Amino acid sequence: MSPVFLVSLLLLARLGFSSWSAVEAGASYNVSYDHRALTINGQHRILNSGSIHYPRSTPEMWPDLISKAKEGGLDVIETYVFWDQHEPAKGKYDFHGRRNLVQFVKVVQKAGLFMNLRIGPYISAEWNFGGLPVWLHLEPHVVFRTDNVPFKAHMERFVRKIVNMMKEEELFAWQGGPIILAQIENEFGTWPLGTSEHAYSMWAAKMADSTKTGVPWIMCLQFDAPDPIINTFNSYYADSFTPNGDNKPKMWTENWTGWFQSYGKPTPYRPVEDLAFAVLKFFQRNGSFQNYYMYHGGTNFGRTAGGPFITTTYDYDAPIDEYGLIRQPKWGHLKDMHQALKLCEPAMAKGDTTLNSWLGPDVEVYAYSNETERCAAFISNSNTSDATVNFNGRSYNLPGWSISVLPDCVNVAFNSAKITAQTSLMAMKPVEHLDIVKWEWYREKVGLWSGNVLADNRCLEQISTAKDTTDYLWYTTSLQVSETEPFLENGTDPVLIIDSMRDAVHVFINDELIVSAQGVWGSPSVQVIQPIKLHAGTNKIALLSMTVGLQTGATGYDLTGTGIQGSIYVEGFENGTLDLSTQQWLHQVGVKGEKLRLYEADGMKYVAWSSAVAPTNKSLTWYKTYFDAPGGDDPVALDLHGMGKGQAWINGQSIGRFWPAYNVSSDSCTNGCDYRGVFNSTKCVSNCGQPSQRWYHVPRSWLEPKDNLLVLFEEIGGDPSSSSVVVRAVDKVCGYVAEDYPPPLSKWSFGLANVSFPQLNLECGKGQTITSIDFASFGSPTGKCGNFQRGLCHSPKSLRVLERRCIGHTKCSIVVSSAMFGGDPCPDQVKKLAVAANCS
Ligand SMILES: *[C@@H]1O[C@H](CO)[C@@H](O)[C@H](O)[C@H]1NC(C)=O
Ligand SMILES: *[C@@H]1O[C@H](CO)[C@@H](O)[C@H](O)[C@H]1NC(C)=O
Ligand SMILES: *[C@@H]1O[C@H](CO)[C@@H](O)[C@H](O)[C@H]1NC(C)=O
Ligand SMILES: *[C@@H]1O[C@H](CO)[C@@H](O)[C@H](O)[C@H]1NC(C)=O
Ligand SMILES: *[C@@H]1O[C@H](CO)[C@@H](O)[C@H](O)[C@H]1NC(C)=O
Ligand SMILES: *[C@@H]1O[C@H](CO)[C@@H](O)[C@H](O)[C@H]1NC(C)=O
Ligand SMILES: *[C@@H]1O[C@H](CO)[C@@H](O)[C@H](O)[C@H]1NC(C)=O
Ligand SMILES: *[C@@H]1O[C@H](CO)[C@@H](O)[C@H](O)[C@H]1NC(C)=O
Ligand SMILES: *[C@@H]1O[C@H](CO)[C@@H](O)[C@H](O)[C@H]1NC(C)=O
Ligand SMILES: *[C@@H]1O[C@H](CO)[C@@H](O)[C@H](O)[C@H]1NC(C)=O
Ligand SMILES: CC(=O)N[C@H]1CO[C@H](CO)[C@@H](O)[C@@H]1O
Repeated sequence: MSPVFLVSLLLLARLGFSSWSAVEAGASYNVSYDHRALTINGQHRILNSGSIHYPRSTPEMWPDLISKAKEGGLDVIETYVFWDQHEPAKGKYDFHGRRNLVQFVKVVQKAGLFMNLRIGPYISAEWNFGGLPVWLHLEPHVVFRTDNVPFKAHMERFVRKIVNMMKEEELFAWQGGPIILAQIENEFGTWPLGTSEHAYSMWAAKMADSTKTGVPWIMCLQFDAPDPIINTFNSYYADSFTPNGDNKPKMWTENWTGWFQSYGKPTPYRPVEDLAFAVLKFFQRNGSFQNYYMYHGGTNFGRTAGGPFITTTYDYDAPIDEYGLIRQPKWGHLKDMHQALKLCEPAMAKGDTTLNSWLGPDVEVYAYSNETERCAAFISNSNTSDATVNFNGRSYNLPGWSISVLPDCVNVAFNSAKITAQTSLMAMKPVEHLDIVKWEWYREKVGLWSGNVLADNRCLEQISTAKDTTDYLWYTTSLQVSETEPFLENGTDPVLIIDSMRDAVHVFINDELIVSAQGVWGSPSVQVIQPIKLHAGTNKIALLSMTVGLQTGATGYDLTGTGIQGSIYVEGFENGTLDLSTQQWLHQVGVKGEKLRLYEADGMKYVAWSSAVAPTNKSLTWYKTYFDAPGGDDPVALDLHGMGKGQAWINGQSIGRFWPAYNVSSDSCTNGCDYRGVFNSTKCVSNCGQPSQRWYHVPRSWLEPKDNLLVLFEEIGGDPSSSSVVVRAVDKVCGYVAEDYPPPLSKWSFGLANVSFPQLNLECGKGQTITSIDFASFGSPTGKCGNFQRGLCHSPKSLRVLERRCIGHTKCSIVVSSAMFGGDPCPDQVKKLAVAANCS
């Protein structure tokens, strides 16, 4: 960069954030692309996008989620289209409620954001069967995602239906709508494709292009996507990705903000310092579009979770939490970064980045310049140790594993590891304990419950038998034991062996639950080896087999099947091993209470519920009670920590599967997690030794003010009286800001070397105020929110300043400088301000 250029920078005026915001509502506009970026009306755009899946929240939540995404600095909302939800039975469509795709797109449009519509229709997404309808699998000769005539015909019909629906509603960009991109297929290039799969993917690209959406199509992780389809990347980092053509921009469609949770595994989280580092590294190296997967994860209501073994919560450690509340500091830190990137957009939009200086393997400076007036630089330190970097005659300090953003090539507007956004600690506050006396109950019969049974001399495959209308399939048979069997006398119980089944099974012998067994995500197969007590005469064997969400992907996943798969035999008879596999089995689909819809006001009447004190630790038990909606508008959840495994309904709506009995092993958690260094899904995890999922989101809009019907179906045994209704709210807010952090972006100015101080901002939740200050120290405090400690340097006025400015207010803001604290407590050090405050 020339000195002349620097001088011209100094003359620049400040740029408002709004001047690069989305196109005027209702006006039609063109979307295209070239090597550098997507172009909107001919202008290159640098875009930040976030995934929000409409069926994972309620229509009542959508406007608030989208507005929080906009306030967080996103330009684009991404969603998949969920085929199984829209066509639950062949030719029968559903676009109502949580499935109202058009309404969702219009909420995005109303907010003035763009939309990336990932039609798929194969979507993976930790969703049941990867989003493809189960009826399609049951159609004759259908094989998913191959060069298969009936599969392609159904897929094309659905894709055209969605495209036409968007056209009719005028939702594409050229019609004045928000949709600027569409996606066909999904992550198909992650394993080597066979000839048939490859032919199919090329057909899919061509078919998509022929629908004439008027906006670019993308394929993610499809490295050979043919023109004009753009191939995009998904991962934790994408800086080293290159698209497959010089005419295509570098786009990142899934940047994992965290990771999904599965039963039995700890809860993954991703530090925002690392997430911001990954985003900036991507933009530093010619990136032009990136999407957070997820920005709001939400909830897998009903039986929509796939996997198998994905939990009902799909929180994902996303910037907006499962309940729709902002997650701090993640949301706020990314917001600050988006604002800094907006300042860089004029320079970045012009052309490719150039390596300005290379100061060893770990420190790089890249600058974008639009040749006349704008220059933006990204200084990266990929070493885990801090670094001091000289650039254009100035010196910059960078923490390890961080990137600084200089929208004018002079001043730092943002550093990925210096978080000025507050941390919020959330609480699940009990509102109503669901006392034992309030529950009524009804016990299911073990095994067959109606005459509608299927007999066969083998165990039938579960998906083709139950057609995914329910999680459950009973396999029953009987076993004769002669009075002369030695084991009846000699004390050695015979052993039941189920070679292989999936995903989980409850074994009942003579109506008693003997054992439950289940797989885990990634390894769904189960083997059972269990001693059983048998008596002389006829013994009943009843296996309740269940799916825990159908598999979401992998080659041939549609043909894998579930239920009992291997042989079943009993060892320990006088005459050796008894093979049960080939004897007669009676199958019954589902459980009775589900068939009768006991969870609805109408269906409930079909059985006699007992109001005697509810039994605990009893398998196959239905429980019901009523509760009033908590006051206020904090999000609501059920605490089901005492329950085993089953499903829950509120006023007839399924809030999903629960399984608190599936504890996370206690040894897999790391104590804390260093954001520095390459991240992966097992690096930072929590919740060890605890139930996989304790709290279950109950959308406010499903509640009446009084007498809400709660029904639980417990499969293995639990204690409903330990359940309660809770609300989620901010409990404590903290800040930790050093003097040398960047100033607020509102105070930042182009090229002026304007000395402005950073600020520490605190804000409680809606309707709350700051009630007390637990900790305040301006000096050299250390620690984290919840356990800050004073250092040797401490300004005695710290607490008084904070109390005066904050108590009684919803939010407060403190300039981090000695002047604010009446003098410098230690002149030769960089001071930090740490504060912890209570909200209520
Ligand atoms: C979109 O592009 C077409 C063809 O390049 C052009 O005729 C039209 O005016 C453009 N529309 C807008 C709104 O820029
Ligand atoms: C950015 O693009 C330019 C032009 O294609 C190329 O020379 C440069 O190496 C790229 N930079 C990075 C970091 O990929
Ligand atoms: C450079 O950016 C400035 C500010 O947005 C703009 O006014 C100018 O036209 C741009 N120059 C070029 C050559 O794009
Ligand atoms: C980081 O820097 C140190 C000191 O310069 C060096 O020894 C080390 O190899 C660098 N790399 C990494 C990955 O930490
Ligand atoms: C074992 O097999 C023999 C020969 O078939 C038969 O006589 C005997 O009754 C069997 N024993 C039992 C306990 O069924
Ligand atoms: C009891 O009888 C069974 C069947 O004959 C045999 O397998 C087992 O070893 C016997 N156990 C003892 C302790 O003798
Ligand atoms: C629940 O009942 C089973 C037997 O049905 C028993 O093995 C188990 O210990 C009981 N658990 C509790 C917590 O009472
Ligand atoms: C994930 O990261 C952790 C911590 O850095 C490391 O120990 C582990 O080997 C990594 N796992 C994989 C699959 O790379
Ligand atoms: C699961 O963990 C909780 C909390 O540590 C504990 O109370 C409970 O007994 C555990 N449950 C099982 C089935 O191990
Ligand atoms: C810093 O910026 C503010 C406005 O943003 C301006 O009023 C002030 O004069 C500037 N200070 C310096 C030293 O340039
Ligand atoms: C290749 C890969 O691991 N893809 C995963 C990316 O993340 C999404 C959402 O978590 C998964 O659905 C993909 O399987």
